[in-house]
Amino acid sequence: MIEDIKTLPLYINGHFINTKKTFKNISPVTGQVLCEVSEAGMDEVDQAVRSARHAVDHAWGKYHPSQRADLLDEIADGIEKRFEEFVQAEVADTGRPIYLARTLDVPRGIANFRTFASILRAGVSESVDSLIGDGSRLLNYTVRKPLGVVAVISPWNLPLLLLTWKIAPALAAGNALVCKPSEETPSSAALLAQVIEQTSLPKGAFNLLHGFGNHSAGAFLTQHPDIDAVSFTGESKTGSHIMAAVAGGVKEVSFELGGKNAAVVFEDADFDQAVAGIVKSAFYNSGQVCMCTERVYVHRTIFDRFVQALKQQTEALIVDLPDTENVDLGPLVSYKHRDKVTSYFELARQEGATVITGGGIPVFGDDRDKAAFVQPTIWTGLPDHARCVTEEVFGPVCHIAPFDTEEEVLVRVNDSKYGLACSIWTENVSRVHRLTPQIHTGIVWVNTWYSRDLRTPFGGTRLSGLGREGGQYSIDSYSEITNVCIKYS
Ligand code: NAD
Ligand code: 6OD
Repeated sequence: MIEDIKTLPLYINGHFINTKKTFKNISPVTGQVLCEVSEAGMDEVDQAVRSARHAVDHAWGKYHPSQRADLLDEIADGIEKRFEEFVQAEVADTGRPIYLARTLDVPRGIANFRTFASILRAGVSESVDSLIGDGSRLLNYTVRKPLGVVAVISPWNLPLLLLTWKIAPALAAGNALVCKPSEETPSSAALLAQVIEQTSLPKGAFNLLHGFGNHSAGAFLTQHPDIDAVSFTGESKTGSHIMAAVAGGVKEVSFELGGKNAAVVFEDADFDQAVAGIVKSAFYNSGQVCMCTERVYVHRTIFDRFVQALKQQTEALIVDLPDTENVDLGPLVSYKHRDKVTSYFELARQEGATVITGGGIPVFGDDRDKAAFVQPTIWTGLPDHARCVTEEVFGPVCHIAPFDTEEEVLVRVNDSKYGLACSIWTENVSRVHRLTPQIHTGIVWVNTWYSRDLRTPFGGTRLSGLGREGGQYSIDSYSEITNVCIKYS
């Protein structure tokens, strides 16, 4: 046990509150308790929703967009000032390499607030001027109002990035929020509450609850009658539970859910670029990114060479503790998640996979054996309907299969209950234009993977989600849009 165990509080109506009921935040590196965490029950959920309602009706909801923009920048400044603390919080909870927290998670937390501040300042509005039968005219214009109280529920894989990806636009649109981060990764959200407390954001506009999903803060929040919307990122089956919970009230939902993403490498691809791209897309953050590639289709003419190159580069990846120099993969987020991933290692063998590399837990012979590591793993030889090829593993695994024709691979790529992202590796521009409209995913990357401009739409089809977030799409999804129609002559 670490010596000075603290308890992370809830943040409700501008106050930090400790509850009697707590749970433990466990390090996936050492297995030790990092801290205790206050768990919100129904009473705390109710207090948070009431305080948010008051803020949206009487304070924050009435701010001018330019005032909201200033507040978002204040929050970004606050994160920037405590950059290194956020890095350490993210690394402690997730075990991810420090470089990832420094180059992705915390910079994106800041960028999320800055992006939506600048979108507010740009001040989008539409108007349509119509001529009607009696010769008079109609001026139509839209006004955007907050939805009201938005419940924001986030997962553990990119804790600060994904939480702020929702908080920033939801606040930008004038909503008041009740947020619940994953029980696995409460620390960066707790820091964010400290940062927000130091800004001039009105009390109640941002509330933070900790706890679990079922029979805990998550479910209590989505079942609360006075929320107006749920913005959720996580597993598809959780999304479906939440949808059922809010169906009675016909509440707005925005869902970013799971994926079983494909990559297609054509014979004309830049070979080295494609190999490096697949290594990154399969093993980034130990495969714990919703857009990670778990299905790879490679043209038969280059298949054997590609598998060998991928094996070589995968075996060169450094799997080690978060602070190791040049580390590529840290441990998985938890021992529970490692059990899930290793169960797929076993299943792959039962399903008849050839294990090209990995497929187990690395042995170091020292304290590192206490961490939740798994080996980056490549399989071949499975049929398209195998569970390892159709179910989301959410770890550092991919299956590679050969294909012969464009038509054939298109059918195989689309043959999934998910529809989040796909990457295509080819030098043929006509092929890109021909294929991309036929791929049933919300995102298609060509000769790249996880390249982001935060103004672009992000989201999935089928079991991968509902709605699009990003830039103005986010503002719209967190707004009630009213058309005003004025007759004049
Ligand atoms: P999860 O669904 O288990 O949990 C996500 C959050 O929902 C947590 O805060 C959890 O406490 C809460 N929750 C669980 N059950 C709930 C319930 N019944 N009611 C209300 N809240 C509930 O997901 P996870 O394991 O934390 O995250 C991994 C999953 O998230 C993967 O499937 C991954 O693909 C997906 N994901 C998708 C995206 C995307 O943008 N599409 C991004 C990140 C993660
Ligand atoms: O980069 C983003 O905006 C985003 N929503 C990433 C999602 C990652 C899923 O794990």
